[in-house]
Amino acid sequence: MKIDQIELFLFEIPYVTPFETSFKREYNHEGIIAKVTTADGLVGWGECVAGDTPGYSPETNVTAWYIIKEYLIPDLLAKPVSDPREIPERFKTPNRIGVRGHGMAKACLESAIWDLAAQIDNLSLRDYIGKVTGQPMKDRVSVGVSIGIQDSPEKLVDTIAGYKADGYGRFKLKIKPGRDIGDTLAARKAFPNDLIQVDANSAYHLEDAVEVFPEMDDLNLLLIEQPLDYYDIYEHHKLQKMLKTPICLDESIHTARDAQAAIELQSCRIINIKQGRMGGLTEAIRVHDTCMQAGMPVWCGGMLETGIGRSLNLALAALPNFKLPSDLSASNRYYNPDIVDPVFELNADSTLTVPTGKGLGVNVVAERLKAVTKHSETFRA
Ligand code: OSB
Ligand code: MG
Repeated sequence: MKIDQIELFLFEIPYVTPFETSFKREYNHEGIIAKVTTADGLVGWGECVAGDTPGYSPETNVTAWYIIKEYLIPDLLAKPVSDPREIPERFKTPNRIGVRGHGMAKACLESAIWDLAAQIDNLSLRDYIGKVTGQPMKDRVSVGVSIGIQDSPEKLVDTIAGYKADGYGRFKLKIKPGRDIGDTLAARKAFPNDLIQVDANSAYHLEDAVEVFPEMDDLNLLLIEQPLDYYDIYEHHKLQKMLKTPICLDESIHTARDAQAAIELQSCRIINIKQGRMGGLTEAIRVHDTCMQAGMPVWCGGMLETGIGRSLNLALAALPNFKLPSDLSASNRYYNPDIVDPVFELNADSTLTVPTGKGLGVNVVAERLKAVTKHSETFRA
């Protein structure tokens, strides 16, 4: 495929409810959308998950915009693409200039190329991934809801009850020092038989973690996500040894090599896959395959994406080793309205249906994208 034009949109959209993690409380979501048009007039979409501050990863929308504009777009416009899986190698040295890291910037454009490649093959992205990997793909993906830190444990219990009434069957609670054992215990007491897991987003040092997490070990949690440092694999191994509850790594895993290290060191028993954190679908699929070979289950994390990123994540999470419920909730849990049509709705069995239309299988509604866009720029070959 030959790329003729790339448009970038910096957008900001209000959350239906504010979202608080160990690193910040947010009322609005800021992101970048890339619209990539081929010489034949096909349109592919990508979403950058960097966010407006470097709290989850070192990248932000400003750094991503800069890397995309200065390095990645010139490379894409200069040479045709034959296969999306060539993109990571190209983006290591776009136009022969080395670009290390910046995985979220790279993933934004890589995902639009995957969307286009599937469309050119007349397939949904899910079926295209199934075809190129030779793996059987699911029709529906089991999902849960990620719940930000609430004002009090009582409020948390109410919030879980609300999502349970909506049909969600798995609840992930954000925790941080001082808002950990009390909140999780309250949730477990109120919901003795439901699937509950916690996510600390790297808020603990090993010295505090060895006090806090053994106390949570009898709460029958599905997993404890990323308690320690955001690049750490070594100390998580020490903590995992002390716990029956599986540790799940999120922030620490950027490549299939990281996954292999975590597997061999027994630093976790589960991995959260986010294609943005891994620099794109190509590496995310490699992480999936590495884990599958080792017998380690994975699930798909979310970065509060719009319907563009959600559709991409669902196609990825249709791979067979996505065995735990993913952080891919219905559109109305995040945005009202979302910028795509149709929006994603929860099935009665706490699943989302993977789109079957060509490519991402969702329509980006031009007026809705326009209404949330703060800044845009167009680049032509
Ligand atoms: O750690 O999984 C995380 C959102 C922003 C940054 C980090 C994380 C999250 C989520 C959101 O948990 C999950 C979702 O998109 O539903
Ligand atoms: Mg996480």
